[in-house]
Amino acid sequence: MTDIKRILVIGAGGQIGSELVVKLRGIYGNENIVSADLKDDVCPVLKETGLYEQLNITDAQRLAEIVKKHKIDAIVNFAAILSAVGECHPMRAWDVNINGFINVMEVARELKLKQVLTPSSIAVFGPSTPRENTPQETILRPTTMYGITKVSGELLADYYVKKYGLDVRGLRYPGIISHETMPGGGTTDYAVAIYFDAIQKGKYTCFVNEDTRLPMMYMPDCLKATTDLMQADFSKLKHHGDFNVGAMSFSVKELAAAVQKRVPDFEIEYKPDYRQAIADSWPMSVDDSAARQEWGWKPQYNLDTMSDDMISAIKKKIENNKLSC
Ligand code: NAD
Ligand code: AKB
Repeated sequence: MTDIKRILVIGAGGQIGSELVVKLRGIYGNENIVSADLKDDVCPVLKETGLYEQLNITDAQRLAEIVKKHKIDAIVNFAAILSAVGECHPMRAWDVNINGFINVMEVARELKLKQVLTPSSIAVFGPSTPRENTPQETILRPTTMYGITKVSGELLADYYVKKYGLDVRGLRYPGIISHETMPGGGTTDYAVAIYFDAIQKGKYTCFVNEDTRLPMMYMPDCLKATTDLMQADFSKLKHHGDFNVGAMSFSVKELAAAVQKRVPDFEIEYKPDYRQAIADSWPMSVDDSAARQEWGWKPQYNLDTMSDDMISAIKKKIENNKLSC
């Protein structure tokens, strides 16, 4: 385990960041995890259990000030514009995902931080990539601005490792499914919305067709993958910013059947939009043997165990009148 003491999580108000902050506070101590995001109306837990700073990641000076002020020695960079929003605002996606990211790398280099973790995505792949069991090393020609920024991020991560000896790590997350904080504008968001709409409205209109099959992962596995990679022995890693990580893979038809099994009156209709083409350009499943070999990655949840958990968690939230952030 690395001897990291104080971590800055940027983009902490998002779907993954809001839950990762809580997990990291459990591991490193509440006072040692500083959360930051562009928006101020984040999940209350971020401010209730530790420090919070408002930060635009494209502001390099303020980023450096926060790192110095809190004696930060590692950064988790979750600030991003995801695929669907990125296609509506490509320049914003470039600015946050590339200019913001390079600010993180430069502050880490200049202030000699011990680690940067920055996620990549299955969006690095494109229509010319093999779609089944997509290899770790393969064609990276994405057709979305989001994917282009993620490929660039992976290359930059490797560059900083080789040129400066900076400890940079990253995973190619699949679609992440969770119930605490709603997803922030990705193509895989349907796999979260279907559960909420099934329970609250009894029906869901899906923006991709029923045969769309993508790799997905439940949040507890996502958090475990992230902290396991953060704590892995850097000297044993052959890859750095680009680990494929798989967990499950299902079509929307199979997902809808899993929901129907638990919410019998559930109905689904399909109205594919521009996100269909994005989904069709991504893998259906990934080969994550490098992650398994280099840092022991192993997922726990499948479609059935995740669906049981999602549905009971959302029902509990509704009973307690406490819906997601
Ligand atoms: P999200 O959209 O839910 O959260 C991103 C956060 O970044 C938001 O809270 C947003 O306010 C913040 N942000 C945006 N612009 C900012 C700026 N200029 N300065 C500071 N903060 C800013 O995203 P997420 O799903 O939590 O994703 C986290 C990371 O994981 C991203 O790098 C994303 O590409 C990657 N990822 C996510 C998924 C997924 O399914 N959730 C899959 C693959 C990769
Ligand atoms: C998105 O759909 O944009 C994200 C991702 C897979 O990167 N969930």
